[in-house]
Amino acid sequence: MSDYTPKPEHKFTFGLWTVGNVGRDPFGEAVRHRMSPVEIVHMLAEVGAWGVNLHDNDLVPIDATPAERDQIVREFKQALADTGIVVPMATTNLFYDPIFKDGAFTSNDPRVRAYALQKTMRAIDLGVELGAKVYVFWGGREGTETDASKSALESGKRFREALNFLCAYVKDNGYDLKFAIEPKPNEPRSDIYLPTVGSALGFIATLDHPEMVGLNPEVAHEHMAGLNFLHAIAQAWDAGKLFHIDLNDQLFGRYDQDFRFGSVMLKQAFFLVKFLEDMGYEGSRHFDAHAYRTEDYEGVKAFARGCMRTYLILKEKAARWNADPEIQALVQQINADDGTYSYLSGGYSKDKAERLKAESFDVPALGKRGLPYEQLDQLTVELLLGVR
Ligand code: GCO
Ligand code: MN
Ligand code: MN
Repeated sequence: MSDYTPKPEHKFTFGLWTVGNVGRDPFGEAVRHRMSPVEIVHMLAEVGAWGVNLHDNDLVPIDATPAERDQIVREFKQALADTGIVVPMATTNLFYDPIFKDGAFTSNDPRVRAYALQKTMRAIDLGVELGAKVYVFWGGREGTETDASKSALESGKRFREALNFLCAYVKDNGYDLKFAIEPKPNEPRSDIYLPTVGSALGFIATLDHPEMVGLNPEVAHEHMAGLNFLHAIAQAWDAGKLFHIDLNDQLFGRYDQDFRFGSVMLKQAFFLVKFLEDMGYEGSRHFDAHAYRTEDYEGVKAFARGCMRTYLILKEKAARWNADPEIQALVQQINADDGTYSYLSGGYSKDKAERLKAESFDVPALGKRGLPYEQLDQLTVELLLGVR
């Protein structure tokens, strides 16, 4: 039995807004008292997290004076120094205040767009001051209820212009900071622009500084769209764009659940952890989730510990899967290659094309071949269920 104690090298992080979630929902008031950022940092240290992430207004109220801001930041830095907790990622709250009711960078109102840029530059300064290396853009209000209200084409251009401006701001200031776009299909808007990992990848390629911008994909967001998160992650990884990740859990076809990592779709969580570990992903493992509304703060700690513990258990299961002789024999059988067609790799040539055109294939035999995926999947399930 392994030790599932979280350690700094696991890079487990939580947002101030995640363990600090007070349990308010559209049908009911807060069920937990509001903890201060300093208290949250101490709680994260107690449960064994490595880092804390934040929106500007999780720490500094939107109406704070410059003097109040400095005092709050000073106290927060002291809590970080006292606990050893770091701030790897920061972001802007561009969704809570009524000014953002119709979006921030994509608002039809140029004053709102300008304010959103100003707020983001200030929040970038704050994030950099706290040591953040990744800056997330979640466009929660960047969308519509009715397409009569905004031009989808114009909104894309406005979003691009904002990101280009902010990339240049980061470069101009010599900040060591990368941007990560976090796609989501809906909630709080009926439809949010850049709804999926794939759409964000396409958008990044159109920016002035695509090398500075990657992704912060979230399990729940792709699941809300009924998509396979692992496939999205693999595509982001292949593009060199997996800058950050939001781990949580979510059933398809439900409201935005933000459940404890691995709590409902365990097999998906397993293949996700296996991918991240097999690839050597080095970014934060950020849990963007919150405890059930039924919990008090002991329950919140159980929730946070559970996210990290499940990740580590799945990491161990992934190593076991990679070392399991029966599983690996099937993997080898599935991927068998006697080298006959290795001449096709490495790109096109006229000779290769001629040679391939002249080949003959036993199509019925290839079509009849059974693939042992039932066996392989059952072995995977048994491994996850703890009987191998
Ligand atoms: C959500 C999002 C947010 C963002 C956060 C950081 O569904 O509400 O996941 O939690 O991740 O704003 O950008
Ligand atoms: Mn989310
Ligand atoms: Mn998120």
